[in-house]
Amino acid sequence: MKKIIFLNPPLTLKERSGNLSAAAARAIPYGLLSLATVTKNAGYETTLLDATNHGYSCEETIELILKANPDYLGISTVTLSIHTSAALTEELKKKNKDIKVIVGGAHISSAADETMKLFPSFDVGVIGEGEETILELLAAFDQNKPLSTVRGIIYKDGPNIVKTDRRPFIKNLDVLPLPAWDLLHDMTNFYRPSAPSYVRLPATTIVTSRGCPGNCIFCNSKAIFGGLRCFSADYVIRLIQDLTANHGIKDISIYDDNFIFFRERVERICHFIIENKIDLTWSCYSRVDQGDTELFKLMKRAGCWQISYGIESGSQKILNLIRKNVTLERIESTIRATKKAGLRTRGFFIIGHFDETEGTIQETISFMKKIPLDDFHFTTFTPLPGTEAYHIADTYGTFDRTWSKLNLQYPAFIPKGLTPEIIETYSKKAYFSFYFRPRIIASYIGIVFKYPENMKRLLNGLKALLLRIFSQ
Ligand code: B12
Repeated sequence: MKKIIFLNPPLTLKERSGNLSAAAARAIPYGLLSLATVTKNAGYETTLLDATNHGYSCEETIELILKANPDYLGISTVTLSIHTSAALTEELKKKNKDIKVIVGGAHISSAADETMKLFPSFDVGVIGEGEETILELLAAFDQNKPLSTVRGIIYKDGPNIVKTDRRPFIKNLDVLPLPAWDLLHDMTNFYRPSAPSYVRLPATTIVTSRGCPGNCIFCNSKAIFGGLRCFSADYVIRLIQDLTANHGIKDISIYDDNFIFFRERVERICHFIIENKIDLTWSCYSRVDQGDTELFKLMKRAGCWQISYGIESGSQKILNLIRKNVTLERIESTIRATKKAGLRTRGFFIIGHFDETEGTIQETISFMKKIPLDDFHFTTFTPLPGTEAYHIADTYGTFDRTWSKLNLQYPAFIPKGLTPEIIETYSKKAYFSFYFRPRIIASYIGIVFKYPENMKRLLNGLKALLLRIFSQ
């Protein structure tokens, strides 16, 4: 039986989350798990090696791979981890040149040609959704068929780099099996979402839709998954039943970019949870122009406790420039409706946009304090490969394109007229002035009273916050 290892590559907490490490997730590598489930079902001896979350170094990871001696190594990488993945496979190939290295994920899907040219140790790159492609690719290798017959890949053919036709997206996602959780080391107790994303343990993360209807200039979700598609309500219900009944999960963080877009689906899932009295708390992410109080109240009855929204900026001028396609009025009414239903609200903001000024940053800070948010998260504007922003960044400021620095915390892009120091000063000011308000402190105390086991995670959150505000 042929052997494949799927690798979540080494990446330290510091590289990934900077000063917010204490609050970072040990999130399930959901994409890799989906792929590993498919190859396992197809009869390959399949292992999932999660070096990111186990904190393995490159040397330890190489050793583990050599010991298992697989035929194939499948790595999932984002832009931040592509250099480490290349260095690791280069070393690996010095010791065993027969292992075929297959790379997939957000980065290669967005910058396929450049990546394959730069890194000789990658044999094949898989572009976009991987479940169908990996099976065809492995079959082609096993049967010595030309790789040109496999859609959705990029590979080396002598000195040339060849890209095959793009594979159409899977129309009916329900054809995919439920994740084989046993491929993970102790999914119930080892993994958990980031500190602000769960209220009870054991907690886990799932993704129930793919793609996005939006056209924001800074996001490359479309490059991987195209337009928005979802698993059916029935599939999600089976997933929830499996997690709660067979794995003891009590809290689920639904990491979809836009969970509530398909309203009827959400309603069916909620009714199922309510009618079957499933002991579950859950939270989700959404675009900020979706939903209303009626839907939020139903979600609350079904155990939802928080919705996280991508708000990005408190300046209408900036929202228009980044093509967020939403007004400040709509953002405010969605947040108020969510709050009215008794749910916690969390806003994701970006600082250092194209055309950002001290004035627009101040507008953002005022706006985030004016609307009834309970929690917020700041990232620095980072033009990622595959996005429109990546191509036009130089027009708006200076951009350090070093891939291994693009962790959304490091100020890789500095808009004209601002400096990294100004951005950092305002970020710290935003964190301080947002959290150290009586309403926010009281809301956290409320969580501890309702779910006393939260003390530890909230202390971790507080530690991350203090480090973020007071470190140099
Ligand atoms: C959940 C999530 C997280 C979680 C868990 C990450 C994980 N390892 O799964 C946490 C919070 C930890 C996280 C952290 C980060 N994330 Co994140 N995250 C996501 C999110 C919202 C969903 C990922 C997911 O599970 N999707 C569903 C699965 C099924 O899709 P998938 O993982 O892409 O896998 C499919 C294909 O890509 C492909 N594939 C993937 N890997 C491989 C490997 C092989 C061998 C093959 C054949 C195919 C293949 O096949 C899979 C199945 O179809 C995405 C946005 C999105 N909607 O996808 C961002 C996203 C992946 N994250 C992103 C970023 C930038 C980060 C961070 C750098 C940010 C940060 N500092 O926190 C870190 C990096 C950490 C890391 N090691 O990945 C970017 C990556 C963009 C880029 N070019 O780099 C994305 C695309 C968001 C965005 N739009 O900008 N993230």
